[in-house]
Amino acid sequence: MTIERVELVRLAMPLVRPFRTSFGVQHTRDVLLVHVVADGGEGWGECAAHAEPFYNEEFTESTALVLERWLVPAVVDGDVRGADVATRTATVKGYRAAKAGLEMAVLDAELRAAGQSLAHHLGGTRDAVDVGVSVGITPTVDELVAQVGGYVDDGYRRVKLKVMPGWDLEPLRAVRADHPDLALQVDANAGYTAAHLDLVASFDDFGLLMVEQPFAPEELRLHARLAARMATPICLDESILSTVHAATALDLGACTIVNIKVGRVGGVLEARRIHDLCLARGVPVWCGGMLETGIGRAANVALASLPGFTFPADLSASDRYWRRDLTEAFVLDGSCLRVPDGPGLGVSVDADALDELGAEVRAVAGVAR
Ligand code: OSB
Ligand code: MG
Repeated sequence: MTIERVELVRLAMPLVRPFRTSFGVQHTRDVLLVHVVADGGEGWGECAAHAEPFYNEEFTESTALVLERWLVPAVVDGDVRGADVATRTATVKGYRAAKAGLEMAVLDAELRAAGQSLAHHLGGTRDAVDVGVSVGITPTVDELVAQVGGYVDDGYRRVKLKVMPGWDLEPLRAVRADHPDLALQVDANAGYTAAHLDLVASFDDFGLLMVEQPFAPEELRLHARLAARMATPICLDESILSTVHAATALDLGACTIVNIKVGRVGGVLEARRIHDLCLARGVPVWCGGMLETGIGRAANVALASLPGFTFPADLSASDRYWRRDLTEAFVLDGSCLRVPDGPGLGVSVDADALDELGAEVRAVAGVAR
């Protein structure tokens, strides 16, 4: 494919409710999309970076800048396919959300032209994926219990609670009291330290599916110490940036479950390689989310249709995040989302929604500047 034009599209999307984690609160999602025009067709991608560098080092403005300065220029000459994006951009260190968004857009264009769905291209084996909901920290425990009840009524059968020091045992006790049999897990986004080992180990009392990323990303040995004394499985998110990170963490006993996120590992193709490694080692994986719009969600759902994704994904229906999504809405069917089967991402981007939300479009390649 020859890429004729690349645009970065940025917009602020209000969340239906604020999302608070151990690293901060978001009221609005600072969305960055990549739009490519290639061989007369088009493709869309979404960069999972957030407005602030609090989940990891990337933030929307740095992601956009790196795309414009280095990543887009690396893919606009000659013949390029989705599978070439990672190798062409390898000299840039990190910026995995930026690379993931660009690869997604090029793959979308390529697969739309070929009439093949992303799920099929990746080797997906399901036409619907089981999903859960990630519930942020609320001002009061009563509000949390009410939110969880609402999501369970909606049909979600797995709930993840965000926890942090000072917001753990009490909310867990309250939610467990209300839902003794609910599939429940927690995510600390690296909010605890070695001083909290006993506290985190006591989460065993709540019959959780897993504890996600209690400690800092580089604390693999500390995670291994925790894993050795807990019955509940440890899952890593922020620590796993690549296939090599996954293999190292598993070798060290730092986790027994891996959360795979497209934007954290540099794209759907690296995400598939992590899936393949884990499947070969008998390690269960599940697909994480980063509050994506329908564009990034479509890629995530396609990825989650691969056979090794055995725990419910952190991919909820559009209405859990947005009043109006940028694509046709993802809706809950029981506790599942349907995997798009149209060409490419299998969703269409709603130009009116982009307009209504005041999207800013910046052409970064294919224009005289
Ligand atoms: O750690 O999984 C996380 C959202 C933003 C950043 C990090 C995380 C999350 C979520 C929400 O938990 C998952 C989703 O519904 O998109
Ligand atoms: Mg997480």
